[in-house]
Amino acid sequence: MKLSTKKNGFLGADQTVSYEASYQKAKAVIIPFGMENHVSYGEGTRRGPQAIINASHQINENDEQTFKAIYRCGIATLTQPQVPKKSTTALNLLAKITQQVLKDGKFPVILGGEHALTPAVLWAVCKKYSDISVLHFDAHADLRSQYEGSIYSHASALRRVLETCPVQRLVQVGIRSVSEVGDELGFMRREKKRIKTFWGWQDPPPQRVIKAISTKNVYITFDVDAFDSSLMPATGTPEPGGLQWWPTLEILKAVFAAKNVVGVDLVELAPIPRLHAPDFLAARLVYKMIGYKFSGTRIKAI
Ligand SMILES: [Mn+2]
Repeated sequence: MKLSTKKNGFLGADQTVSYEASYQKAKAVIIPFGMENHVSYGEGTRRGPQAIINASHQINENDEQTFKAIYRCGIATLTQPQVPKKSTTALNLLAKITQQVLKDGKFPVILGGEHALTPAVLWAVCKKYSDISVLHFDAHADLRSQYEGSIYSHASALRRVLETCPVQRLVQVGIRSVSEVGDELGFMRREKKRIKTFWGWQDPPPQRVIKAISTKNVYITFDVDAFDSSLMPATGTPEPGGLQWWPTLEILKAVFAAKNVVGVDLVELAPIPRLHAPDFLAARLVYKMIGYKFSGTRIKAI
């Protein structure tokens, strides 16, 4: 599959320096995919990828933990394709794109869009890696058998992953919204060997999260509503009692150090016009994760 990159994508350029790499030279490839086929409450996730890209142009390139200029690892941004309206067609397209990026030996970073896109990424990831776990940050368990008539709803995203991919373990962090009617609790109980859920009130130390991940390879899916709604109001279904910034980065840093993270997605940002802090948070989180992957996780003090 032929992939095309976009100028002025993630990080962009200022007058003197371009922070973007060519596709050939990039280690990390940003895949914007503003899929929004199911909306339960607040709409706007289709605008998420561009809001993250716009905010990323304001990121100072030097990381304040490692004091490294993360962009030097090479980051390219793909042109967003027209996202098909039919869910299965959209998912197959995203799976194909991700498969190509993985085949080219690059680290895929998918920008959503709604959480419904995650199964497609895992279809591609599981073609390359047989020994894989999923680390899932979210306010919601996303384990419903179906939701509002669709099995490809965002509320069923991780259930579809577990049903359609040979994922060994699902480790959930930040969960504080779970449905009984949607058979989430029942499914969790039946699959308790495969699913480990850390509830929002538990605030697990990084080592407990790492211990729960049974494989060397990990895929991270990050629904921005995992964060407390005060930090992240720009999402369709915000919940109080969520994650905070530095403790979350501590978990991510520890996981990137201990495991082989093979790809990430960041989903469910629904930008609010004139409230740009959430867009900046999302852009910074993407930059941090790429940094942990390629610039290391050892924190320096200067
Ligand atoms: Mn969610």
